[in-house]
Amino acid sequence: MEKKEILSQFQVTGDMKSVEPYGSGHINHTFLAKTEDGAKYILQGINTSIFQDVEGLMENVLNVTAYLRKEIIRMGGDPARETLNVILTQDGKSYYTDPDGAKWRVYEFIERARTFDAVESKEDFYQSALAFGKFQAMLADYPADTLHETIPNFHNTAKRYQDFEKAVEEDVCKRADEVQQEIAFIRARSKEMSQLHEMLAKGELPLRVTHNDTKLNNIMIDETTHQAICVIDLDTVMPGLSVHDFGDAIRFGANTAAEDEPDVSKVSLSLELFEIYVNGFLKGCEGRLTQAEIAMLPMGAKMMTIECGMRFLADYLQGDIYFKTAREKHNLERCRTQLALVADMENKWQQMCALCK
Ligand code: ADP
Ligand code: GN1
Ligand code: MG
Repeated sequence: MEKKEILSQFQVTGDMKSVEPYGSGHINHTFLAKTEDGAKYILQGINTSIFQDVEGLMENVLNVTAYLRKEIIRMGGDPARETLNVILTQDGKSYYTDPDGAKWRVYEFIERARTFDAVESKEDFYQSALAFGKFQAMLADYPADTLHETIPNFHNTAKRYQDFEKAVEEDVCKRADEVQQEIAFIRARSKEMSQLHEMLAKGELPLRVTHNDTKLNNIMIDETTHQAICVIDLDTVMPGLSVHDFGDAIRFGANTAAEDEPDVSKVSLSLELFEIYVNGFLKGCEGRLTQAEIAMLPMGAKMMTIECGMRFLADYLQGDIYFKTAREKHNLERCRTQLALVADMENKWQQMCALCK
C-alpha cells in the first residue's frame, strides 16, 4: 500500500507532498511526511517481529504521553513539543493495520529540534542527561502495574546471556568460529550479569518506570535553546532500573567512537562525558535516586554495554534478523565496539566509581 494512502487513514490535514525514510533508529521503519502546505508528520511502521503486542504497546504510549502532557502543563511547559503526540486514525484508533498486516502509527513532527547520533557539544549531552533524569522523575508516580511489558526481560542481562549462549550453540550461520575471542570475552564476565537483578530482588534497588532505550538519538534537542525538550521512542517504557537508563546513555554517548566504528582503537570511555552525564542525570532525577542506585551507576553502564555487545553478537550469529544493518558484519562491528568499551570501563573503574561518590 502506498505511504500516502496509509497516511490518509489518519486524522492528518492537507495533501501529502512527499514521504521519505527518516532517522537512524535500528528498529522501526520511520518516514517523514510533508504536506503541500508545509505541515510535517512522522509515519512509523512498527516492527512487529520485535513488538508482538502492538495493542499493548500503543496503549502504553497513549497513557504515558497523556500523563506526561498533564505534568508538562502543570509545570508551564508546551505539550506540543515536550512529549510525543499520537495522531489517531479516522476511526479513533492509535494505529492502522494495512491489508498486508503491517502496523502503522503517526506522530506530530517536533519542529525546530533535532536528534544527534554522536555528542557534538558537551552542553547538549548534559541537557540530554537532565531530560532523561527528569523523564524518570516525572513518571515516578505513574501506576507501573498498568504498563504492558512490551519486550519481556528486555534488560535482564543474565537472561540475555542465556539467549546469547543459545545462539552460539545453534550457530545457524556457521559464524561462531570466527568470533571465538568475543565469545570468550563475554563468557569471562557472565558472573557479574545477575548482580543488578539480584539487588532488585533483595529490595536493594527500587523498580521504577524507566525508558530503557536512552541513547542520544532518542531525545530531541531544541535548535535554538539547545535544551533537550522531548524524550522520544517510548516503545520500551516499562518498569525497570534507573541505573540501566543511565547506563545505556553512557554506552552510546560517552563512547569516543560511534557504536558501529570499524576501528576499535578509536573506542574509549570519555570520563569527562561520563562525569557530565552523572551530574545532569542526578540533577534531572531531583534527588530521587537512592545511595545504592548512585553507587551502582558505573555497573549500570558496564552492564548495558556488555548486554548490547551480546545482543549484537547474538544477532550476527543468527543472521542479522533483529537490528537493521547497512553492511556485512555490521552487527559484528557493533559488538566489537561494545566489548572494547567494556574493557576500557574496566581500566577506568576506580575513576568511574569516584565520580559517582
Ligand atoms: P526507532 O525505534 O527505530 O529507533 P524512533 O522512534 O527512535 O525509532 O525514531 C527514529 C528517528 O526519527 C528518531 O531518532 C528521530 O530522529 C526521528 N523522530 C521520531 N519521532 C519524531 C518526532 N515526533 N518528531 C521529529 N522527529 C522524530
Ligand atoms: C535499538 O530503537 P533504537 O534504535 O533506539 C534497541 C536498543 C539498543 C539500540 C542499540 C527495542 O534502539 O535496545 O540498545 O538499538 N531497541 C530495541 O543501538 O531493541
Ligand atoms: Mg530510536
